[in-house]
Formats: sequence, C-alpha cells, structure tokens
Amino acid sequence: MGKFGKDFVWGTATSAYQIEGGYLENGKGPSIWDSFCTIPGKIKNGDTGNVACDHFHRFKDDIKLLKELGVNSYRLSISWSRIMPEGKGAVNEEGVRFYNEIIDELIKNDITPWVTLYHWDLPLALQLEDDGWLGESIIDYFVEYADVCFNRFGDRVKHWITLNEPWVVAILSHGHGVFAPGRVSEVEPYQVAHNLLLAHAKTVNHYKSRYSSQDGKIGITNNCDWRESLTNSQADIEAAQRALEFFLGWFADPVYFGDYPEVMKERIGDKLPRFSEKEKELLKGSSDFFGLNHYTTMNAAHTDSVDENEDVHGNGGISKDQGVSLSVKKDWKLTKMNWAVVPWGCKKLLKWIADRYDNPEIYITENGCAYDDEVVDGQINDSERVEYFRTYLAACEEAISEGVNLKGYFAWSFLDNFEWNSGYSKRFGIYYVDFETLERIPKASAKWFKKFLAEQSS
Ligand code: PNW
Repeated sequence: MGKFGKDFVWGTATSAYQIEGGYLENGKGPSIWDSFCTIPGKIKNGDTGNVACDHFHRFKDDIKLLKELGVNSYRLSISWSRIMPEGKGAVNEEGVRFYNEIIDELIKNDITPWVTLYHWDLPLALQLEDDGWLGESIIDYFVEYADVCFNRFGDRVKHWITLNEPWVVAILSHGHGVFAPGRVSEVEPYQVAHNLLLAHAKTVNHYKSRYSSQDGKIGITNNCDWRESLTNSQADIEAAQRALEFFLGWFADPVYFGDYPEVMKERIGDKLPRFSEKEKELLKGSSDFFGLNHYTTMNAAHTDSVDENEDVHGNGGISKDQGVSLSVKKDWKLTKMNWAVVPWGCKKLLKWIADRYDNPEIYITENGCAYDDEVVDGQINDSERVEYFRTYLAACEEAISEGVNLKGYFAWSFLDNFEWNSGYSKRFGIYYVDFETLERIPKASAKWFKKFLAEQSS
C-alpha cells in the first residue's frame, strides 16, 4: 500500500463557476465572473462559464464517474450567488436544493464531500455595493453566507474550506487585474488580503461557536509554488525564503501565528494593514488543517531592481516589494500553462510547511497540469499528465517518509473546465470534456489514477 495509509483522503477537485454552467438558472444571481466574461478581451476566445461542463444538469452522471474512479472524497465549491442571489438577505431555495442533491448523491455513493465556500465567484451585487473584497462590509456578508451553508448543509458536510487561494484573489484579481473584478493596483492586494483573512477567521469562529455540535472540520486553502534559490549565495537563499513568506507566509502566518511575516511588515510598511490584538487572537489557530494547492516551482534570486516585465509566469506577486527575481531552468519541462514540472519542489514545500507551522495536518487540495489533449480513435493518451501525477505523488510519499503529516490529495481537476482567463483553451481534467457535445471521456490519466487508487486500498 505504500506510505499513504488506509485513511488517506483521495479525491478530485472542481469549482462551481468552472464546471456548473446553469447561468442564472433557477434563481441564481450574477457573479463577478459572469460579468467579467462579458468584457471584450478579458477571456481567451471570448469564452464564458454560461454552460461550462453543464454539471448543473449532469451532476448525477458525473458522480457516477467519480464512483467508477474509486475516490473516497470529492472537493466542490458552492456558488454564493446561487444560494443568495444578491449576496445577502434572501436565500434562493432552488439553489439550496441543487447543492442538497449533489451532497446527498455523493454520500449515497460513499464519497465524502469537501466543500469550498468561496472559489472566486463573488455575487456581483456585493462588488457594486462596496467594491467586494476591498470594503470591510464583505467580512460580515461572508459570515452571513457561510452561516446559511452551515445551517443547510452542515448536517452532512463535515469538511469545509472557507476560501480558495486568497493569494489569487489579492494578486491576480486586484493586482495584475487578469481575474475578476480586474483591478490593477500595488496597494489594493494587501487590503483585499486583509479582509479575506478576517472573513476567514470570523467564519471559523462562527462555525466553532454556533455549530460545534455538527462536529466538522474547517480550514483555508492557500496556493504556493516552491521557490528554489538560484545560486548558493546567501543573498539568493534569503531571496527564496523571502519569496515564500510573501507568497504563503502572507496568508498562513496570520492563521498559525496571528500576524504577517516580519519581512513583509519591514518591506511593505504602511501599505500593509495591521491587525488589532483581538483580530490576532481570532486568526491564530483558525484552521483545523493546512489546505495546499501546489502546481510548480521557480528559481528565486535577489535583486534590487525588479523589472516587472520579467515576471515570466505572472505568479510572482508584487515582485518589487519582495526584491526577488524569478526564473525557470532551461531543462525543466513546461506544461501548457508554462508551469515547470518539478516534483522535488513539491516535497521541499511540504517540508517547509511542516517545519514552519509545527507539522500540521496537510491536505493537498489541488495538484495537476494542463496539456494539449487530443482524441485519437476515441482515446486520450495523456502520458505527460500520467507522468506528472506519478512523480508528484512519489514526491508526496517521500515527504511522508520524512515525517510530513500529509493526509490527503485531490487531483485538479476531475473534468476539463473553464480555466478562468484562459477559457476552455487549457485542459486540466483527468476526464476529457468535448465542449461541443459535452461528452466526457476518461483520459489515460483517469485510468491510471483508478488503478493507483485500487492499489492503495488493496
Ligand atoms: C488554481 N498562478 O488557480 C485554482 O484554484 C483553480 O481554480 C485553477 O483552475 C487551477 O489552479 C489551475 O490554474 C490558479 O498564476 C491560477 O499562480 C493561477 C495561479 C495559481 C493558481
């Protein structure tokens, strides 16, 4: 059985906007992604999530596929504006019914639901009212929405993730402006991150105080690449460490230690909001597990003059605040996202987390890759994806042997889906989706994963 053990959580992951479709159906309100997709030039080929994988109408068949695959868990997200069309106030019972049906169907099939409350599709009404995550009012609105979810689904959902990748919401949505709501700024990302963290902490506190009888677990999922020092120089070693603190420490330090990393306070100064003592208390210890989305690795080197244009893959954050220059090694293989395939980076990151945060329970809530998949004679032989999963899982296994408390792994993604500003041009699924006919076909990677999972339980 290897190192993973018999209680290991195995799943695939998706998010509402990326797979559901069902645009404005049965009382759903618009989200910022519905709106962002209508702006010319924002999304590759002018794609939208209006139909996506049509999971809204096909979820029963999709859950059959999950059953066949042999996962014991499945990570999905709830669309806030399907549940509360205006983001607050009235609850849309049709939306509640939709998620009730999914949850019941999963449980009937012995698949444990892991539910993300927020995977970026903010109700448009809240963006317009007080600038969404930039305004402080969002914090209480989020708690109000989360309360509806705990209240309606918490009898059956025992694994909650408050936020997916707050780093992306801060940097890509409010810094680089490439994700909804498309704001460009060097200050707003820090304000947005602050409100996200407070919304997370208040929600966890609410869940623990009001819903303790549900006896569930709740945490946050952060994304982080590994940063490998470009050279052995002290300056580059420090730069790599600094890059990790600006990426993951930004969100995980408040959750584990109650405050931002010192290096961020020093370098960012007044642009970085401060937590009150009460907020620090609320934040500290606010995650029952460490949710991690991990895809790739880059080299980091110290620099005093960052050229923003060299920010090769858009995943550096605000480089000039960090004094870090990023690059990839020539011989690293790249996926269709231009993200390098470096399995040992995954192991190093897991160990970095274990060291820094006192060996928490870690769940990899996303890991995967995009490639150009082609259907040949009805088959998709995605051997590069198989190799990616095989080597990243081997790296996870090594991390476990070296003491890392890794408890679960979710492959991103179950289905090819709407890959945000790349539209349908980037396929991450282990099941191929024909976006004309909406047919699903298992790729070689799905067959490989199925066999791998069967071996784990034998
Ligand atoms: C994650 N970056 O997004 C998301 O959680 C998924 O919804 C998404 O489909 C998946 O990874 C693949 O992209 C990210 O630029 C998007 O560093 C961009 C970045 C990281 C994560």
